[in-house]
Amino acid sequence: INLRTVYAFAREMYPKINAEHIQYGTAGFRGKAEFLDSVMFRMGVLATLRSRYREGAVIGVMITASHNPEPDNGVKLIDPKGEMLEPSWETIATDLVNVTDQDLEQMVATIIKDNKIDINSSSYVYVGMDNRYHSPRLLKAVADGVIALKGNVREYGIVTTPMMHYFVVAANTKEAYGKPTEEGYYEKLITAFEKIRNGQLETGNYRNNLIFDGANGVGARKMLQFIKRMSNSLNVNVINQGIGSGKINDECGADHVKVKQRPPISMPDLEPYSRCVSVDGDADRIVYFFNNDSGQFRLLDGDRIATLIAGYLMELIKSCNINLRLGLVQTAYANGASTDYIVNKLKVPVSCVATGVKHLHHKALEYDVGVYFEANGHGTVVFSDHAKLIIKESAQINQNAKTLLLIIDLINETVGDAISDMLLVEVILSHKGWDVKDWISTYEDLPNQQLKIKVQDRNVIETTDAERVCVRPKGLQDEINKVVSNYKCGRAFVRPSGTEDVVRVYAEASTEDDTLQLAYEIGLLVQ
Ligand code: NG1
Ligand code: ZN
Repeated sequence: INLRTVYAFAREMYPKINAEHIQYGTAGFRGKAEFLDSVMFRMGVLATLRSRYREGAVIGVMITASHNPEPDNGVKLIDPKGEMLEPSWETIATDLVNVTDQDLEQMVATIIKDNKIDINSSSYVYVGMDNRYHSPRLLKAVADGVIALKGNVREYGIVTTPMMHYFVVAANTKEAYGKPTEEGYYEKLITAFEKIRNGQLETGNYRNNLIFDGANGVGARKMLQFIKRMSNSLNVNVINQGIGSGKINDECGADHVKVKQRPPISMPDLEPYSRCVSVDGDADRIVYFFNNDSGQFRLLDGDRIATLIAGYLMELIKSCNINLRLGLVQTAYANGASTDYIVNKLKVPVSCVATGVKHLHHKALEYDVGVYFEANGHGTVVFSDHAKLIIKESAQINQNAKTLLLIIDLINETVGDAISDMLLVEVILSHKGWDVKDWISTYEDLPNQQLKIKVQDRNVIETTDAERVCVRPKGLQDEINKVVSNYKCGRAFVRPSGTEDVVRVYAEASTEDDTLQLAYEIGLLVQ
């Protein structure tokens, strides 16, 4: 392979037009779509190198800006087991996209040499995209990056982020995980879901109907595909399907619903307590919500989903008479009431880690069964090999262990998957005969508030203890403690955002007014 081709390709077709330094962060590279062509081309190059480095294993590339507004796009690499790109390669990625076109050839040569990559060995890159109008153009740039290094590329077109993770694992796993195709994905989830439901559609207060807000994103399209393939096990009405003038994530979707604490646009008239869900633009996050009989909006966020799942799995494991360590992983943004409920009522151990799913995922792997969710609705469950073995053995004699095996099939263990999470929640609610009123009455959320504060340099703030304690600037934490001590059930923390140029303030207290006041006072300390 002649690296000159890479350089020529880059200069001719994907010149770097923006000199601003960008960094491979928790969500890969994100930014305005018009500046991303050269980034995409180089990520195609990098994915091919990574595949060769991993002895030809399939590497995934997902083009999306998730819950960001329509003009944005982004790119993330997926490692062979469906996990996020290894941190040392995040640094390589950052270096590769920031060099000039002139230095690109040299940089590629350095990566090859440093990592002892056999440039003539085989490679495979799978690439998919969300439904933003600039995604097809950017996907072509990724594919051209692969081709510049004479690698193999398979284009999946418009898919959700969790589907891409599924394809990569399915392709790289020798055992029967599922087929690495769109049909294989539907088949795996629907088969598990319908077997668990076993024809039982409505029990107790549980009703079989659901409003699904697709955020005008790819989740809407895929939900429609699910509906086509499901027997009538679930009646889903998909709104914000992404047709007409609706823009992705605009006044709709999981982020809008969670942050603004109000329903999405285009909601039909509903009976009080009708169950609704919102997913984000690439369908890896989900929240539930409803209106009560006084028309008040109520949210069931990631914390609620996590406690529901952890409680259910714990019951199921106990009923199988097997001994597995189950734990829940949260971040500092988890509502204090949810932590209290899970520790004291459900008696499930909880750990708190820094923001960003890779931290949660990593911690969850320490348990036999690790449930993790961010309050914003991104999360899943991971089962250790040991746990799977024990459950399989038990399933030979125990019906509940059989159910547990099906639950494992229903869960997308590699990454938060809105549709898979939703099907799991539906299974649990139906099993318990619960409506949303039953679900929300498990505990009372503490009022909470988030603020974004613009500062000159957000990185002057340094934190420790899963971001709950501020160590720099000196003295700030003492001031925060002083303010917080004036509030009943008060809790607050500050941290620099990893995805936006702001410092985030989080506050919770026993009343709505107190929470607003506390957040405001903490905000003043940061400014
Ligand atoms: P930052 O900007 O670092 O707070 C946000 C979310 C994370 C995660 C990432 C990645 C909050 C408070 N933060 O991170 O949970 O989803 O984006 O998209 O929701
Ligand atoms: Zn997302």
